This record gives sequence, C-alpha cells and structure tokens, in this order.
Amino acid sequence: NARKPFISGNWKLNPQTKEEALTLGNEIAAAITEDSPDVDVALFVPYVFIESTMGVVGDKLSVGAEGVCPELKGAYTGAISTSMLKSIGVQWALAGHSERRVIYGETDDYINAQCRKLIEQGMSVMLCIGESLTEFEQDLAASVCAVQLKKGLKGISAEEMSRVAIAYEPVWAIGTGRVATPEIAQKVHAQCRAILAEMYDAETADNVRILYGGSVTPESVDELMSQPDIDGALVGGASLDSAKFGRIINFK
Ligand code: G2H
Repeated sequence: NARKPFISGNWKLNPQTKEEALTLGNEIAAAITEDSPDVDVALFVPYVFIESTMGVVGDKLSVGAEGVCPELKGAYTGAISTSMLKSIGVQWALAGHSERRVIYGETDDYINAQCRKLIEQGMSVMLCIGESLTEFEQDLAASVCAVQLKKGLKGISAEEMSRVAIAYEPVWAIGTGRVATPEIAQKVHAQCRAILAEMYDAETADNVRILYGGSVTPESVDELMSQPDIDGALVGGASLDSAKFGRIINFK
C-alpha cells in the first residue's frame, strides 16, 4: 500500500516543566536522521508547551494538540479553540482519546464536533477509537469501533478523509503494559478499514492511516508495524523516554 507510516507520541499530562518538555522534544528530533524510515512523526503535547516545543523540533516533526474545543470563541472558560491553535501553526490534534471519553465524559457527538471543527479549519485530526475490556471479551471490538467511526466522522467527506488519521486504542491496552498481539490489532485494523470502505469507498479506506495505540514499546513496535493494516503507532508512556521513542520512530 501507499500509506506513509505515522509514528506519534502523546505526552498527556506528563512533562511537568518547560525545560523537561524542551529536552525531550530536542532529543526526539535528534533521533530522526537520514537513516530513519520515511515516516511522519507527530507529538501531541500539553497546550502550554506547544509553541516552545515547535521551536526545538523544527521541521523534523509536527507538534499537535491533545484536544480542542469545538467552539471557535465565546464564553467557554478554560477552552482552547482550533483557530487559536491554527494561528500558531498547529496542524494536528487528537480527538476521542479514551481518557477524554471516560474521565471527561466526552461523547461521540462532542468528539464529532471537534473533528468537524478541525477539518473545517483546514487542520488534521487523529480520531481515537477502541473498545473496553468487557467489550473485548464479548467479541465486540469491531462493532464498538464501527459505532465510534460512524459517529465520530459524521459529516466528514471522502475528500476530507485525507486529513484524518485513525488511532485504534483498545482501552484494556492503554497504560496497562498489556499490548494487543499483532494478530489481534491487525484483525481490528482490517475490520476498521472495511467499515471505512462501507462508509466511504474502497480507495478512501485504503488511503486512511490507521495507527495502533496501547502500551507500544521498542520491543513490540517492529512486529506491529509489519502487519499490513497497521500504519503507525500512537505512543503514550514510551514517548516520554527519548531512547525508547527514538527506537520506535526507527522501527524495522
Ligand atoms: C494510549 C497510549 C497513547 P500508552 O493512551 O495514546 O498510551 O502507550 O501509555 O498505553
């Protein structure tokens, strides 16, 4: 396939100081060399560190936001809009991460509004989907993903899908150290692609990058990346360690 691999990091609430963020950003950028695979790299970082991190990574990778408010302006205390992010040169943002769904109660409709607003602004979105442990045990992974894809992408056209990436993150694998086996992940990725083909068309589905997320490490990345429908990784814990994340970027 013609999909370019996409390795991304999600720092969540982790680097505690600007200094920590800049050191990490700098080291990660240094891990991208001429010998690295032809790969897109993005880091999703806390708002306050976005601009300064952009400054240290240059054009080696893109620095995105961990979330957005679907409103552009108004009385929404504490919110950050897509227009604010766009004005400082941000291209990418996450939407639908399970931590936002579970801890902050973000619904599929709200996530859809975030995705649409990003696309409307000419930006790109990485929509995260994934089933819980109970759903996984009941063999509901594909149907949960189908619902999250259909609701999350409602109103987004086939053409606009070129600015959408999907991150399949089984909730039972997030931060648990329990990575999905490459076989399980491949199976769900293929199912997601089939759902996208149904929603759009075969060509659109074939061009969408579907990343795997959930306890990805240097030890698990190579086999995951060798699966035909796994186009990248969304990495939490291991993106906070430049040696580990550097090795993930330089997957084999
Ligand atoms: C899943 C992932 C990054 P981790 O949330 O989005 O985190 O790699 O720590 O499981």
